[in-house]
Amino acid sequence: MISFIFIFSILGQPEFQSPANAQFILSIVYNADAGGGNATIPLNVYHPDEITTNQSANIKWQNPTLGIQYPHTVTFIRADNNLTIPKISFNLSNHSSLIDSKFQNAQNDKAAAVDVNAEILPTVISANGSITYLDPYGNLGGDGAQYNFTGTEKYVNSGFIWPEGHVPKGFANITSFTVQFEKQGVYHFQCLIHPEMSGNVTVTPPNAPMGISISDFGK
Ligand SMILES: [Cu+2]
Repeated sequence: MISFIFIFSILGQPEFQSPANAQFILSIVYNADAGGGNATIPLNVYHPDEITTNQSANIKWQNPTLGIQYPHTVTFIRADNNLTIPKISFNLSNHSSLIDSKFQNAQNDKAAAVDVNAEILPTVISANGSITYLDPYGNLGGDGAQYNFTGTEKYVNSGFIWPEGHVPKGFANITSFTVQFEKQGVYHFQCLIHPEMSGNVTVTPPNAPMGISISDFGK
């Protein structure tokens, strides 16, 4: 049986990768950035911040900030969530203060429904409030979590996404986050560390990119 993985980047050229397993897989991955810049001027932006995708594609965020331990999250919080989400601060010059403040916040905010671990690690809170911690290395590249939205989730979080090679001691080696969507709609996302960072994923019906019907191959 022929087997391949097709990876298409909206920011660069399409590239082919050889799959490790023998199963027939057709997976399209759109690459996006959470953050950017460098040690002098880190950028608190998503690029792109408005993403249109379809139900068969994956979106993979990475953190391209150069040369420093500077995290972002990609966090989907439903508007009617009834969750209290503790604020996280990040001190670029003193990483220990990040670790201290995250636990302080948790202790100070007794009403917090969202544990700080659910901010730092890949986490899903379902419609009924149950919390699931995702495998931090569960995506195709093994460098971040993979999550397939059902569309009813209250909270879906990447955990802290670090620039490759710049993960501080004591944190999971997470440098990406990959999601896929079952239901059409608009999904708002934001960064838990930088409130000025936000964006939307608009999920459209399945189509036939490159003239190939994904659903035909999936059966
Ligand atoms: Cu951020």
